[in-house]
Amino acid sequence: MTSRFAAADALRAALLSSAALAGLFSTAAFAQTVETLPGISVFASPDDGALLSGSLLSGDGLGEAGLAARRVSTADTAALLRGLAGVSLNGNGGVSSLPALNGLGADRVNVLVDGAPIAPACPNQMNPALSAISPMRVSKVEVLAGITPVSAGGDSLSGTISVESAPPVFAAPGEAVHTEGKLSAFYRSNGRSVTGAAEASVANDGFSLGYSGSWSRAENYKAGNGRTVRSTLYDVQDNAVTVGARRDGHKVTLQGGIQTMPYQGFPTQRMDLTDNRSAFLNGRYEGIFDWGTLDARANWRRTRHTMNFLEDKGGTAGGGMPMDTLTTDAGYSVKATLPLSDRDTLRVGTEFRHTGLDDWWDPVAGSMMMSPLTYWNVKDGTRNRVGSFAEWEANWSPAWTTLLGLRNDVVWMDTGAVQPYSWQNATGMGMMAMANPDAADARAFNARGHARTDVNVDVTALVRYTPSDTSAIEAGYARKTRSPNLYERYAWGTGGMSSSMNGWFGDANGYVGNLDLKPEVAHTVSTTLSLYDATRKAWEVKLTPYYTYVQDFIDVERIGTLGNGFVKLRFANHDAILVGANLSAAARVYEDEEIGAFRLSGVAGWVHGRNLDIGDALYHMMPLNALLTLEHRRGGWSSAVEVQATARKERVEEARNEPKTPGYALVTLRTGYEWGDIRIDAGIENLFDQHYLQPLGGVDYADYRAGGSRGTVGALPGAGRSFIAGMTVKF
Ligand SMILES: [Cu+2]
Repeated sequence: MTSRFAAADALRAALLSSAALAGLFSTAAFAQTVETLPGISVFASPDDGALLSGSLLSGDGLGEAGLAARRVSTADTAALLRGLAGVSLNGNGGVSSLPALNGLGADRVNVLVDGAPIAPACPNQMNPALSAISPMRVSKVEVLAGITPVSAGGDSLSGTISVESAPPVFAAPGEAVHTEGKLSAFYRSNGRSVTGAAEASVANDGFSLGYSGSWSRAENYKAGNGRTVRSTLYDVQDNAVTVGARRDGHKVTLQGGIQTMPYQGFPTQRMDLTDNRSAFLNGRYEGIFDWGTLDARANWRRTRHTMNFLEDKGGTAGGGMPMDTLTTDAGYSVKATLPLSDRDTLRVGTEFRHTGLDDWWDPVAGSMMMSPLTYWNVKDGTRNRVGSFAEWEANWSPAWTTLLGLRNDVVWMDTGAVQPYSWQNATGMGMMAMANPDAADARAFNARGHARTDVNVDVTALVRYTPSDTSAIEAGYARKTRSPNLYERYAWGTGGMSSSMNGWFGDANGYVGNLDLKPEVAHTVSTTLSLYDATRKAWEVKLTPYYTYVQDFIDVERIGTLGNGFVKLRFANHDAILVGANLSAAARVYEDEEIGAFRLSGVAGWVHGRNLDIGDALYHMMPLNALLTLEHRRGGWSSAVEVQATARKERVEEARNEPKTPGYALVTLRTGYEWGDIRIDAGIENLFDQHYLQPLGGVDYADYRAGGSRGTVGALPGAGRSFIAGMTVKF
């Protein structure tokens, strides 16, 4: 690990590391950190000259250097992506943020963890894909927003986020047995958050065995005004074992792990996570043949999820409201890369994805509303998908490259008959009787057929022109399609309580599914202009404007109110547009042997979304925002000052009563020193203890409830000042 910093070209290493930190030149940083079989990874190094998906000009990502500095500040894997071009984070629990790309988040992003999607096993998406891997196990992050190659995946609208755990370590030539290990401990003062982690590997040149484990917990954090923000605590433990074998250009990796999450508070949700256990098995084969390369993966995961109320929401006195979910994900993907000629490369692949979902709410003894039966929100739900693609890349000349891809995904879903807490049309007796719309809803739902099949077609066409050694331009069109998830189609209860248990939008509104939903289809045109100096070391500017028209965008329609500003919504198809731009820039501002190198970098994003049928704004559109970083690096010592500025959020979706939020600016300081086998980090986040409201944070439901559920709910405050310290020792 340390050799990276002791490399002969120390300057280059320093620049690459700091660039990864700023999220620039990121694909180049991968070349250093990721073990790649040539052309085999979807996200291979751009240095081989091929226009692979990872080398898209609009792409962004993080290698080991960037990750090392970020892991200390968060236990939320999605938060590692903060500051990458096109990324915004929709607030959720402390380790379960939902990333969005170019304004479209949650299921609309194809999130792959070690090549596999992970379906959320919860009607509130408390356990999204990135929460299934701890930041300590992530060794590479790649973000492709907007125009993405069909080989990167389907069943999504806005792009792909791919995180990979560390590949197995093997002994170097001449080394009989290789052993290595790492211990880390991090502390963040706000919320007294701690992370402890351990890694160990033993290997020869053909076999490898590795273990990685971590544990993170936090109490509720405090906002800048000193108030404790309720339901922001969490506890998560993550363990994985990796076995690798390789011989003569063939490599097999097997990985298995168990994650337990005893609790995680959700400030914006009516419920909290009170237990979440998942177990997974992944297998991967990578091979080099005369005809090309093959990458095959298989995955299996089972997640058992339980919700109820933590102390902040009143605890489980009287039984609370138990809710349970059991999900199984299983699938495989096979990808082949065939270099047909010096000019042409063909990539073909196929994948199968299965999700099985049960979502039930046990009766609560003595409760009028929640007894005597088990409420089945989704029973025997299944969602299957077969995807296949062909992608042709042609390097016509050193200046011109084209990429053309066609993809088909067939999605078929079904679910069984459901059951309300009670089949009576009213619960209770006499004066206490309350209407129970769920009984009629369940009868109506069960009377209809639930099987749905969607045949989806995706297309990507991209051209890159590199007129000189100081500029490149990429332009393209993508048609991308996403089928509804199981809840969007099958959540059926229109009752106040039943509907308000569904929804992953952080607004505490009630959501009802729609059996008649069609898949949403996004047509995106985008271009990326990149300018840089001839050495690609002194400066770079990159601008990516985009325009997306979404046919049958899955938005909502109001079907009632829940009182105090909360509303009942049904998923509905509408047409929508999104317009936006991502800008990133970096420059070396000063450098000498004595003082080291100073580098200034910035990332800015803007997006505007509109429902064309209603004229309303789209939900969770991040206002204009920018991150400016001044970094200093000298040998193994690196430090940074960051300013994160966000404009006022004025345009909000009326249908959901989305809150407006004022603008704010946050300053972060951090420094890290790496010498030999030891790395030490320290920092201060939100230096001036600024009080601010998160534009995409959702509503502060936990505080509203604690205050007696009176008045209207406000936006969720962000975290106040936090002192950060971390230490990592390698051996
Ligand atoms: Cu949940």
